[in-house]
Amino acid sequence: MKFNTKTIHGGQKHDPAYGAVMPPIYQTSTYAQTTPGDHKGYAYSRTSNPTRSALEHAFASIENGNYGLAFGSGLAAIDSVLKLLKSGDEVVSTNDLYGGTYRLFTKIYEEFGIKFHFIGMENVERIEDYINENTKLIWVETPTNPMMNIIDIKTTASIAKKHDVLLAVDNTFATPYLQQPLDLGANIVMHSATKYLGGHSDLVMGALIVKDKALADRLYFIQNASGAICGPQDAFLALRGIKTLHIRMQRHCENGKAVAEFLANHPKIENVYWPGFESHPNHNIAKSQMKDFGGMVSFTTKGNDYEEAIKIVENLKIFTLAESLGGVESLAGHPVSMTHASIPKEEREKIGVVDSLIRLSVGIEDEDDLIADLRQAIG
Ligand code: P1T
Repeated sequence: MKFNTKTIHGGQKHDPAYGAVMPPIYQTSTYAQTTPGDHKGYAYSRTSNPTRSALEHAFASIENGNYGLAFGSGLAAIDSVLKLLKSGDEVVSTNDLYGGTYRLFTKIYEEFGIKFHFIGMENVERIEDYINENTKLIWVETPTNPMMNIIDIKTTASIAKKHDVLLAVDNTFATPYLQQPLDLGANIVMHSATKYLGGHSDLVMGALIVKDKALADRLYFIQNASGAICGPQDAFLALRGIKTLHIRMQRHCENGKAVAEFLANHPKIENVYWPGFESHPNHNIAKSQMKDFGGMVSFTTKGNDYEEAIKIVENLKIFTLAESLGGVESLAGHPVSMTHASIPKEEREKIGVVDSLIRLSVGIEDEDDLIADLRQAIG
């Protein structure tokens, strides 16, 4: 099955009870047993639920994995990956990543004795300098949030394999429409399914997808033991969202390109971060590992003035000023005061998250309306 067909049919069966084409929302916590232990495959909904199972099969299918797990949020999914580790273990992570992921790593897991090395991975050879016998995990976001850096997944995977270290890729910004990290050698793919997979800004959810059975079993154990699941209503909504992932992504990419090019030609704009530009430092890697360049675009203004950036995001009328990304509607965010406020200023500025940085999640509205909105807001 090819990708577009998989988004609609991948891992799906018609419901056995009445042939419902969409899986019913099994809004139940528990399941009748005839004698202890004798049930129809479901005993308790923390452990498994048929609507969630249908979604987990879809996750596995679209990422070319064998096993999918659906969580109550993206961070709950990341938390379960970190629970594979123990005190004394080390992690090499991208230094540009979602602020909440950084907060989870540094404020919770560092306290438990796990050591993190946050490094720029534009040149992935650097990763080896930080690997020692305690290293257990390489954590990669690509494109990164919010600087749109691109990290070479295939080369990172070969480094991880050489040192017998797990490679996890946060594929939230790209989605499997654009890149499939498991096929490039990653061990774990993670999503904030809140974003493009759900696609309609109406749920909060996380996903993990793996190929290896032993790894899947351990992650299912952690998920069940910790209770980090999503409910059946959200599972249904995410399944519905995934069915249009390919056509939404196609439009996100078209509009993202138009917005990036408009900003790059605007006299008040200093830098535009979008991997589709030939001048992007890792454009060639983006071209080789992604099918297109996505709908996320970040930019700074000339003079890097905090107040001016705030004015721009306040002036927007079609773009909504809000946290999050990946929905059909365009959103704008100011990372320094919103999504990345939990990263210390010195750390933020080292990677380019400066006062005037604005991040756009370009939606699937008419391109002309989006550009007109940016034009009037920037002034
Ligand atoms: O919000 P949640 O579903 O828990 O997912 C966390 C997360 C993980 N990884 C990436 C790349 C993310 O962007 C996020 C969430 N990000 C936002 C809310 C944001 O506006 O960037």
